[in-house]
Amino acid sequence: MGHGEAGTAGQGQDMLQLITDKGVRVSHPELDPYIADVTDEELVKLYEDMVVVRRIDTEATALQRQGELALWPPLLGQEASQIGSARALRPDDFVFSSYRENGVAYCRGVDLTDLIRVWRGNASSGWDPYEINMATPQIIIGAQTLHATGYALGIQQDGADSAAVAYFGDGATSEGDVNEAMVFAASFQVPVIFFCQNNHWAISEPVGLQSHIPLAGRAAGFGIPSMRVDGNDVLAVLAATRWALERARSGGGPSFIEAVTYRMGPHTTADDPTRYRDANELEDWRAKDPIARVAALLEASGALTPAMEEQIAAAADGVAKDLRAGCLGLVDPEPEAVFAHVYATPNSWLERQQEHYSRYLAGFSADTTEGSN
Ligand SMILES: Cc1ncc(C[n+]2csc(CCOP(=O)(O)OP(=O)(O)O)c2C)c(N)n1
Ligand SMILES: [Mg+2]
Repeated sequence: MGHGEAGTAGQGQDMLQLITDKGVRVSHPELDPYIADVTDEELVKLYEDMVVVRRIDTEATALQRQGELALWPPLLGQEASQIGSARALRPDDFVFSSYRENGVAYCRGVDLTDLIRVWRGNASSGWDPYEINMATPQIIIGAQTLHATGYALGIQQDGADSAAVAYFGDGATSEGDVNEAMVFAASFQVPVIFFCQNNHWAISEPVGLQSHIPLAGRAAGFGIPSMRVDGNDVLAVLAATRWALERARSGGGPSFIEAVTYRMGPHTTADDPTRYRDANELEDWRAKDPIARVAALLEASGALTPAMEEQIAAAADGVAKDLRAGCLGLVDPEPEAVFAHVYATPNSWLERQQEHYSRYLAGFSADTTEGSN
């Protein structure tokens, strides 16, 4: 028995939309002003970003299946939520994300090899957060909302007009950390955006079990204004994020965005979603694909031609090739490197472990097998 019904219970309420599932541009009085300046050329760029990010995701999934990565958390289906929000940001805004925001990391300018090294088990961290103003992914569900809120307090105290953005999932909204962050953010009116990608599942737990009301409705309890947008609509997401950024930059305090989307793949490559969800649900969401609808819209106006689509697909293949080359080119770290950077100062307890481990490793060298009989 699937959880499909429970997964959508209480979640059917209206969400703001600018591009329908079929790729028709519709007006919305609240959102339209925020994207009035977006030209066809810029929409093509957003389309290209989504195509590239999906290609990165496909390549990384393949690398895991081929034994080159230990694990990968796919974002398939969530491209519009990630690109629409990340492309609204300025370089001096700061992102705090979970493991799934690889599309956001791409927009922030992450080096592709840095994106992959943790998932290959090659390093314990991917990149220098201050180089791209994005913290490395948080695995503890929801903890990054606290980090973002603290960072936003710093922005406020500096008198700056940048913003902090916390990305998290539907399941995370049930965590104490997220609720505590929202209390704190509302109390001090700090410039933070709570960006929730409601992808309908927290591993095998459907969103209907997390909440019997739309997740955006939770923000009202904290006194935080919210928007519930179609997360598969890149324009609606861009508009909502610009709304929240305007509030943050002008001293308006925190905002909450629920981007309603769908995780089309497994939770991670270690998960088999066919064990807990209906195939029909996936089919329903396939018809709401975030990339296909923008392509349909742009094709209808002639802003996107088959030749351009081919060119974009080829560019995406090039990015995937670079990702693969970077992954396979990573040099395995020395086993004892695991002890480096654990403490800033010498620690005798750790040193004893390292000595023990060194003796253990030495046991594999050829010398020790001599004279064994
Ligand atoms: C504090 C904590 N509890 C449990 C887990 C195990 N865990 C990893 S992912 C996940 C589900 C998260 O779902 P959601 O917030 O909807 O994000 P999604 O994976 O769908 O992007 C859980 C429970 C964890 N990493 N941290
Ligand atoms: Mg989820």
